[in-house]
Amino acid sequence: MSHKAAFVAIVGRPNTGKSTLVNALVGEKIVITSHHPNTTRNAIRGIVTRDDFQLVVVDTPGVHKPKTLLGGALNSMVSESMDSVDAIVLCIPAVEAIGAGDFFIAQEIATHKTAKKICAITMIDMAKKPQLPEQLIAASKLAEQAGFSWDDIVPLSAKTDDQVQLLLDLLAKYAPESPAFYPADMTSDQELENQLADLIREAAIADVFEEVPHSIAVIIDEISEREKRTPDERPFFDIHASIVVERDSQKAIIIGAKGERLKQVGTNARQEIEKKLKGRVFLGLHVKVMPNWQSDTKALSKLGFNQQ
Ligand SMILES: Nc1nc2c(ncn2[C@@H]2O[C@H](COP(=O)(O)OP(=O)(O)OP(=O)(O)O)[C@@H](O)[C@H]2O)c(=O)[nH]1
Ligand SMILES: [Mg+2]
Repeated sequence: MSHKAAFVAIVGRPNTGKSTLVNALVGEKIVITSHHPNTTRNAIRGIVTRDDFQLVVVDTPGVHKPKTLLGGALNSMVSESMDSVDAIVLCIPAVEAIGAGDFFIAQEIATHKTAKKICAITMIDMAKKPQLPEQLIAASKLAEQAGFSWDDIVPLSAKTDDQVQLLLDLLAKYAPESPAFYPADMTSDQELENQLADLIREAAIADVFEEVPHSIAVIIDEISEREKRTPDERPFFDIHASIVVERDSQKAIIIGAKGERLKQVGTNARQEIEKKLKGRVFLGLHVKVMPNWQSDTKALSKLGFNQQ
């Protein structure tokens, strides 16, 4: 039987449902999502394996006008992710007008001549009746203005799992003959430590506002597993992590009155980490200030961001 495999970049403006779509395609939560723009800060590969094909779907940061060094590095990451992929999926929400940000990305997509180009109209569960046909027309026009035409336009909802399978089928159809790139049981290329750091960040940004979510980064300081008292005892992990912010005022917000907020963040993150590690977890969180880390070359390297 012939086997196919492809690399697919999932791109779009911030908050357009890219990471939610990647999780839906993979069939499990491998990347974090939130209602804040610029949640994703790394190009993370999700892996979908079936008997006859494998798709490596690359979740990317939302493309935006950069205001910090980090912002510029995130945009470069997206450009790099589009290099030499077999297909590019541009996510555009059904419920938002197509604008200059989408055109900027479409122009870059146009330069990738050999890649299949698919427009995913996301969040159709939120769309009112006339919105969808209007958005389909607007998406066609967007490509036309950027000098190409879509191979497909797929309206979908990653939240209600509507038409996600259709997108998967199309991507598999477009995939070239190739052996698999990753082992069949692997669903993400992100190192465990980074996955755990992101789960803590997801909990920490959930209910903060304005610039605070952008100012939050997480470093895992230590992970260790306790020795089992009996061979069939569930594993127990001790994890210590730092939540990094840019200012003292933000540190106070994260900690909250009498430490209540930090405690809640710890509980929420621990529950997600326990699911991921399939064991019990002690999570110790510390809050640290790194002034203006988003624009500080040294701090960015320390936090693991490559800057060109
Ligand atoms: N109703 C609905 N909400 C969705 C859907 N897909 C995503 N969302 C929500 O939209 C918000 C943004 O989703 P993300 O998947 O984090 O968006 P993103 O494009 O990865 O965002 P960045 O990483 O910041 O660029 C979250 O609150 C999601 O729950 C959908 O199909 N329907
Ligand atoms: Mg994302």
